[in-house]
Amino acid sequence: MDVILVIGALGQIGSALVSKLRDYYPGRKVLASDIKPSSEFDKDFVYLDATDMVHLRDIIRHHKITEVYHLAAILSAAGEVKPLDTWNLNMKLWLHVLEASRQCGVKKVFFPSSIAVFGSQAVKRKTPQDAFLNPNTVYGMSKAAGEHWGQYYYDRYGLDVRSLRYPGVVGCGTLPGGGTTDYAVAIFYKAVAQENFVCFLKEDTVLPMMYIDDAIMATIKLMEAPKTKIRVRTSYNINGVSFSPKELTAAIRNWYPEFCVEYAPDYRQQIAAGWPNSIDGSIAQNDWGWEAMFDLERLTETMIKGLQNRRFQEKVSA
Ligand code: NAD
Ligand code: AKB
Repeated sequence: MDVILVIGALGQIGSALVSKLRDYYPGRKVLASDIKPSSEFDKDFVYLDATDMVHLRDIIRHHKITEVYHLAAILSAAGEVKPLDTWNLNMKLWLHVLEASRQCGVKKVFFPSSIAVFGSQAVKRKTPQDAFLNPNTVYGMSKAAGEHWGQYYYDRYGLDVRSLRYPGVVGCGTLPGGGTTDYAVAIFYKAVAQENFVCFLKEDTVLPMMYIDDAIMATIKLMEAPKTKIRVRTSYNINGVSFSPKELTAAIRNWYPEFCVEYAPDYRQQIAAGWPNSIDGSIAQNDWGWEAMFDLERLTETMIKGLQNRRFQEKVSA
């Protein structure tokens, strides 16, 4: 029976992934871990700072882990504030996960890469799988290098490393922490609270995005695919939906016609300006059947209803 370890399980993607994996595989143990204490998962949660290689290996051995999902990282915007720390941490965590997995005989490892691997030399529209990688952030550099380390461990040791280049992920569970695409989550909180929003990107900055349920399903589909179907061992492009702050605001105004957004671009605008507008996910589609389910309208409706419901529950229990 497979036993799954999720590292960085209390973050935006990790918390949704752990819940989905537990529903999806009711008979399997899904061990959540993080450096933060958990108020969310009361069972099958362990404290793990994955910079501690000895502890990481002990946990893998003790729980007989067969699959690792490694989600811990410093994201793009936070990473530019402390570039050297970001490089050191992101690389150290990933190399620990790869090496501990190899040493302990883990069967499969998941690495979350990002559209941040692309820079000025990639075609912006429908950026292809094999576009040139010249990332414009330390975060993107760590993801591009991380992809190649995954490929190396697969080629050299046969470790079954699989990876996706997530676009900006939008969901109403845990808040994102330190990304350039975070505005697309924060804007919904303000709209539902019927407050104005100040956006740190320019109104016409189109970025590739994805509703969190699509991101989680892509992860599970990739990890479930037969080994013979996985032809890309760096990281797969996956396409979701693309929009600008202005287009997202217009979609939200269908629900809150009075909603107002001011624009005050900061250093994150320059990061976003170097990223693709949209992604070509056709190789993932051909190899293991990738298909996104959420367009802008459905994403907007799901976010608004989710946050309205949460506010209602909070009022009832106050
Ligand atoms: P997040 O910042 O919300 O969560 C990261 C989690 O890792 C946090 O709970 C944090 O406490 C934990 N963590 C930090 N240092 C740790 C350590 N030393 N040991 C163990 N845990 C540690 O990130 P996220 O948005 O959930 O993203 C998950 C992964 O997906 C990241 O690698 C990120 O680069 C990638 N990704 C995310 C997005 C997105 O839009 N959210 C897009 C592309 C790629
Ligand atoms: C970020 O903005 O840093 C992330 C990402 C696209 O990798 N959301």
